[in-house]
This record gives sequence, structure tokens and C-alpha cells, in this order.
Amino acid sequence: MATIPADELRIIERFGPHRSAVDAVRQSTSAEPERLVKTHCCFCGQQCGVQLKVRGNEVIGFEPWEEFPFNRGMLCPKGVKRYLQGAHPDRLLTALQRDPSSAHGFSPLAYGDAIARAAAGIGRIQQAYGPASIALLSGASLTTEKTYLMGKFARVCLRTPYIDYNGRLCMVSAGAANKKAFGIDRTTSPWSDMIGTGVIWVAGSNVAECSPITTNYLWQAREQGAKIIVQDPRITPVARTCDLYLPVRPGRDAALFAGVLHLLIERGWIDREFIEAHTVGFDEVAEYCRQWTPARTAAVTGVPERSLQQASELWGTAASSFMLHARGIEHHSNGVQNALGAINLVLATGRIGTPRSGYGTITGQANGQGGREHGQKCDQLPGWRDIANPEHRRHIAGIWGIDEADLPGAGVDAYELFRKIDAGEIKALLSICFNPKVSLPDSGLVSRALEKLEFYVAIDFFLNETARHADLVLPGSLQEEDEGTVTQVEGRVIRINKAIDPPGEARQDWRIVQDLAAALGRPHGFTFTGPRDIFDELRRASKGGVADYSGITYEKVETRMGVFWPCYSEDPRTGRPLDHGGTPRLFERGSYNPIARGQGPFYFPDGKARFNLAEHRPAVDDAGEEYPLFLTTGRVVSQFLSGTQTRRIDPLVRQYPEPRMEMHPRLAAKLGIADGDWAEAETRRGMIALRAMVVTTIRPDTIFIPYHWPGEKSVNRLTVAAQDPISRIPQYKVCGCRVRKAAGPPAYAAILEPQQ
Ligand SMILES: Nc1nc2c(c(=O)[nH]1)N[C@H]1C(S)=C(S)[C@@H](COP(=O)(O)OP(=O)(O)OC[C@H]3O[C@@H](n4cnc5c(=O)[nH]c(N)nc54)[C@H](O)[C@@H]3O)O[C@H]1N2
Ligand SMILES: Nc1nc2c(c(=O)[nH]1)N[C@H]1C(S)=C(S)[C@@H](COP(=O)(O)OP(=O)(O)OC[C@H]3O[C@@H](n4cnc5c(=O)[nH]c(N)nc54)[C@H](O)[C@@H]3O)O[C@H]1N2
Ligand code: SF4
Ligand SMILES: [Mo]
Repeated sequence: MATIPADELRIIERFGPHRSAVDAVRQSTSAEPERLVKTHCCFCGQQCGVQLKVRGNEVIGFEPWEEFPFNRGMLCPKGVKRYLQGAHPDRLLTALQRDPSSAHGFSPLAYGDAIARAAAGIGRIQQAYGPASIALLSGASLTTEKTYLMGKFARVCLRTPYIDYNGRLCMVSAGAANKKAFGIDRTTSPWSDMIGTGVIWVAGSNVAECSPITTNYLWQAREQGAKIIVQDPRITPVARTCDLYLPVRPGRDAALFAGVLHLLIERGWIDREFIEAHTVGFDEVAEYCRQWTPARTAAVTGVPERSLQQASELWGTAASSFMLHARGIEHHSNGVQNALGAINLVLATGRIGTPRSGYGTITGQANGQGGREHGQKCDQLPGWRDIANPEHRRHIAGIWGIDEADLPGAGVDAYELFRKIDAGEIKALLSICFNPKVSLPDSGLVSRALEKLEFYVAIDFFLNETARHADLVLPGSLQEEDEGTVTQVEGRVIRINKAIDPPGEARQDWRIVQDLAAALGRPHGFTFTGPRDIFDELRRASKGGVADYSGITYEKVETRMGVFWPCYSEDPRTGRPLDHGGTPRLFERGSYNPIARGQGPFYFPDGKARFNLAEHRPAVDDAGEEYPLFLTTGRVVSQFLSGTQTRRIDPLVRQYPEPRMEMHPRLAAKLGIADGDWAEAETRRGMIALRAMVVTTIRPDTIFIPYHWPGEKSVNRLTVAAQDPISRIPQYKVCGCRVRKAAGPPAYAAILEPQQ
């Protein structure tokens, strides 16, 4: 186990749940609120409960919401400061049109004129090139109602197959693996199930910085005796105090899982009875794992044999366990296999669906869960239905009041959309809640493609880097300016409550979409009176699907502080109306689901879970002779995603103002680089110059760069656009690179960028 220097322990404290910061802010905001509105943080998938302090039409601060069961009043630094973004001078208060004669490249435009112009542009392109000449890009920070509306708008109003969303960069490897193994794509248990468990395995997740409130559950579990295993090329804050740290080389997770399963089988630490009764496919997986001897696994993964033995003993002999993973194992061209490898360890020990044992992929964006269920994915219809399935198509076409034949088929993933734009196949784009110029890999292609668009409309509340390429920007709503639901990390559907009205000419996103439908002369299906109305249709649309929300109502969510889906409006056994409380824990033995119909707890017709072959495949553009180091990318606690929001919140910017290049002292010494020196990292696609951050908490063969910045500071100019063949997630977490000391500061360092 690693020893922890005192200053790093202080960092852990800072990155951990932040009650003291909550208190500090409570005392510092002197203005008296007129109202308190119970809602949730707009940032990560934990969706902490919070009460916004509102005065007039302004959010002036917040109070903890102690009763909300997930976070009990605790928040991380982003949650504490989020309320500051609304008053930022960059907030879009009018629509904008591209205007080369203006100093900023845009000039304001009346909202009504902007809608008319947007509709005319879309109409013109579709008239000239056909309905499929336009693409939609949507996002999982939106409420579930909005994500449902976007999927419907693409297929019913625009009649294009081309819609995809930013969860393509986030949750799709986990989602695909979950569907393959369990038939349903959701974390199995409320996090409170972790407290009392025997061992928690955290694979590729920087829990303390990226899902800070989950840290609190890990700590509580540890206090009750849980052992913690962390698998990461970096000694993350949680790894600093864990029981076993597995310093995996980037891109080798499937090999590591196979090596551990090999040992579990060899030592007899598997649950043969469970495997026999509740799973299929074990033998093939066991056969594959035979080649992953400890010696070979250690050679491939860089994890010592002794640690592999310890990992299998800790996991194999525990009475109960939790497996958690996030983008560290999923952001790979082998991402689905990696996630399946983790799931195989869970299934082999049979520890799932009981009060102290579970499995979860930690969702990223605010609505990373709900946003991947109801039809904004290129191949999906509401309720996690399949757009290629005739029965599913008929059901949804019926709800939408259209002919099944008019419902387009599957489109392509978000990155492929840019390839199609680049190739001239797609001519127009409508984007909402997505900043692909900063967030997609090998972003040179994205910038080039954006300039080729004949017509581009963006809906956002800030002019993000992608929207700067737009012809028109429509001023959308902040999370606190609208109501709706989101589904957080545990699978709990919760309420977002409206605190204020959108300012100026800004409009709630769903209104903008409906205004476009009306202006296009295709209002059929887009006359909802509000989010509640949309949700009622979503309930009916999702009914009978795997992600069944039919029994969820706003009232139920409000009074129960969240409802776990699936939640049925009718008893799946008898068809009689039911006041269902939802499904906090999946896969309990003896439980009934409408797909297995009593055959077993998993969501397949035979009720059994699937072992899937989880093969190790080398990364595309792996480290090698020419580019000897691994470049991996991710996050820091104070910034969020492409930074559009958090780079405008001064106290967060001050915590970590610029991206830095993390490297180990041994590597730094070899390259003659000292902490704070300018260093250059180069991959086959580009070069970035950043200040070095020399830390002992990273493998000496790996560098880490956070990705929250645009332009010269954007690491996505360097990342590789390789994608997983099943999930189409990009391989953000590994590519070959080389590093050298820079001769001096880069040109951009001389330009004072406005951070505020
Ligand atoms: N502060 C903050 N919190 C966030 C976000 C944010 O932007 N900022 N974003 C939210 C979103 S959308 C998401 S998706 C989540 C992401 O949450 P995480 O997945 O926890 O965050 P990342 O930093 O992307 O990567 C996690 C870890 O993967 C490790 N890693 C890199 N390569 C590998 C590998 O090959 N194998 C293994 N095992 N590990 C590897 C990295 O060292 C890193 O510690 O966070 C959410 N929360
Ligand atoms: N190198 C590298 N790249 C990565 C990753 C990585 O680990 N490494 N992680 C990937 C992951 S996991 C993710 S999730 C993506 C995220 O990448 P993006 O989704 O592109 O990033 P965001 O910053 O969330 O961009 C969302 C935009 O939506 C706007 N927005 C937010 N909420 C709303 C709303 O309610 N309404 C409207 N109208 N607009 C809204 C924001 O202002 C912002 O401009 O990045 C991916 N890119
Ligand atoms: S960013 Fe995530 S952990 Fe932090 S307060 Fe918001 S929801 Fe909670
Ligand atoms: Mo994400």
C-alpha cells in the first residue's frame, strides 16, 4: 500500500464531501431569500439534493437539504459554487446570428425572428437534400423530458435518423455491457447497500474528484470493515488510503480481470451453485481465462503477481462485495470488453441482488442514466427500446400517432456524424447541450467539419466553443429555470424544480424545440403544455419497455424523494392497476420481472444472467517505440466537462486555473523537467504545451492531462478517434505519446485569457 504524504491527506480532505464549505457559504450570503426551492445540483450524476435560495428572479445562494437521502446535505466544491453561474455576464439573453462585421462575430436577433430563420434554414436544406441531410446532437445534462422530446423531434418532426448524444462519449460502454450481461442497464442497488459490505472494488474511477459524495459511502463502508481495492494508473485520492492498489497500465483492464478470474477459478473461490442456477456462458469464459496466468497477466498489465493474488483473495473470500467502475475502464476501444470483465468477476462469485452486494457503473453527467434510456441514442426508442425491432417501432409509432413506416431507422454515433458532415453527406446541424469541439477526440476533424456545414443552429445558455461556428444561437435555459426529472447514479428518478424564469429572451429548451416545430409547419406531437405533459407521454411510451417508467408520477417522486425504475403502472403478473413503489434493488432472488416472467431475476426470457467473453485487445495507437509513453485524460474536481459552465465560476477556476501535465518524478528527471516547467506532449495527431505537475501518484510510464479547456489547452487535439466496435465510445484513456521539455512558454501563454 502507498504511504500518504501529509499534504496529500489534506487534498483528500478537500476533495471529500464538503460540509464545511456548505456552512461557509451559508454564512457568507447575507441577502435574505424570499423562497427556498428544493432541487438538485446541475452537474454530475450523483445529483445531490440542495435548496436554492431565491430572491426575485435570482438564485442568490443555497441551503443544504439535509433530508435528501443520497447526500444528506453534503456537496462538493462544484455544488457549493454552482449558483454563481446564472449571473455571469456571458449568459445568453437574446438569440444571436453570425455576423462577421461584429467584433464578437455575432449580433443579437429578436427571438421570434431567430426561430423563423432557423426553421427557414432547416426547411431549405431538407428541401434541397432530403430529410436525412440534417443531424441532431443532444445531451445528457438535459432532463429526461427534454431528452425524450429531442428523440421524438428528430424522428417525427425532422424525419431524420441522425440523432445522437454526448453520452456516446460517456455511458455507452457500460450500457452495452449491462444489456449484454443482465438485460437491463442500471446500477443494481442504492448506494446505502454498500455500508456493511465486505469489499469494494473501484476500477477506473477517480471517485473522490468525480463522484465526491460516493466517497462518503466508501468511507462509511470502510468504517464498517470493508476492504477497498483500486485499479487505476494513478494513485487517486481514494487509492491513497485503500487496502490494495492495482497500478494497471492504461488499456489493460480486460487482461487484469481475466487474470483475477483465472485465480478465482483455480482457488475455488467461485459460487458454482449460483453460476449453475442463474447464469449461462461460464465455461467459455473460464476457458478463455486459462491463458491469463498470473505471470502473463502481470507482464501485460504491469500489476505485480503478488497484487493479483491479493486481489483474488480479497474478492474471492469476501462474504459480500460491490464492484464499481467508471470511464477509466470504459473509455477504450475495448471498453465494452473491459466492463464485461468486471461483470464476470461479479457473476462468478454470485454476489449480486442481495442487500450487501451489488454492481454499478458510476454515471457521469447529471442525467447520464435517464438520458440514455428514452430515445436520443441513434439506435434507440423510449423505454430502452430498439429502433430496429418491428414490435418496438409499432408501439412507439402508436404513441406518437404516426405510421410505423414513417419512423426512420437507426442513425450513427456522434463521432460518425462528424465524419459524415466532413464528407458532405450531412449539411445541417442542430445541437443542444453538447460541446463537441472540446469534448470529441482528435478534434481537428470536428473543427474542420463544423466549417463545412451549410446551416448550423445551437441551443445553449452560453456561447460554447462549438456554438461559435453556428449561424444561429438560440438562448436556452439553465437547469434552475425549468422543471422536470432526471435519473441519478443509483437509478433513482428525482425532481428538478424550477426556481426562476429564464431571463431576457431566453426560453426553456422544450419551448424552443416546440417553437421550431411550429415554425416548420409540423406541430403534430409538439404541443405539450409543459414538462409534466411530456412526462405523461414518456410514461406511456416507456410502458412495457425494459426502462419502464409507467408507474412514476411527479407526485410520487416528490413525496418519496425519488423512485427507482422500473416502476410499473400495472402488476406485471396480473395486469391489474398497481401503486408500485419502484425497484431499489435489482435481481433479488425470487423477484419477478415482465421479461423473465418468473423464470429468474435477470432481464432475459430465461431469467438468467450472461457471462460474456471479455477479451483483452491491444489499444489502437498504443505506446510503442516512437511514442513510448501512455497519455491518459480525465478530470479534476473543480472543473466540469468541456468547462463551459465551470470555467465561468471564479472560485472553481482559482482552484485549478490551467490544465497541467501530471508526470512521475522519475520520468520528469529523465526528461530534465522540474515541477512547473513548460513541457510538450506530442501524439500522432498534435502537440500540447503545458506546465508539468510532478507527482508521485502516477505510473512513471504514463502522463495525465485533464480535458476541460478549449483551443491550445485542449488535450483532445491529441487523443485518438479509435472507437469501441460495439458501443462506439472513443478511446480517451490511452494513446502513445512522447514528452520533452519546452524551450520556453508557448505563444498562447502570453495572451491573457478572460476567465470570468
Ligand atoms: N469534477 C468533475 N466531476 C465529474 C465530471 C467532471 O468533468 N468533473 N464529469 C462527470 C462525468 S460526465 C463523468 S463521465 C465522470 C467520470 O468519472 P471518472 O471516470 O471517475 O473520471 P475520469 O477522470 O474520466 O477517469 C477516471 C480514472 O480513470 C483512470 N484511468 C485512466 N486510464 C485508465 C485505464 O486504462 N484503466 C483504468 N483502470 N483506469 C484508467 C484515470 O487515472 C482516472 O483516475 O465524472 C463526472 N463527475
Ligand atoms: N479527452 C477526453 N475527452 C472527453 C472525456 C475524457 O475523459 N477525456 N470525457 C468525455 C465525457 S465522459 C463526456 S460526458 C463528454 C462531455 O462533453 P460535452 O457534453 O460536450 O460537454 P459539456 O461541457 O457538458 O457541454 C454541454 C454544453 O451544454 C450546455 N448545457 C448544459 N446544460 C444544459 C441545459 O440544460 N440546456 C441547454 N440548452 N444547454 C445545456 C453547457 O452550457 C455546455 O455548453 O466529454 C467527453 N470528452
Ligand atoms: S457536482 Fe456532483 S457530487 Fe458535486 S454537488 Fe453536484 S451532484 Fe453532488
Ligand atoms: Mo461523462
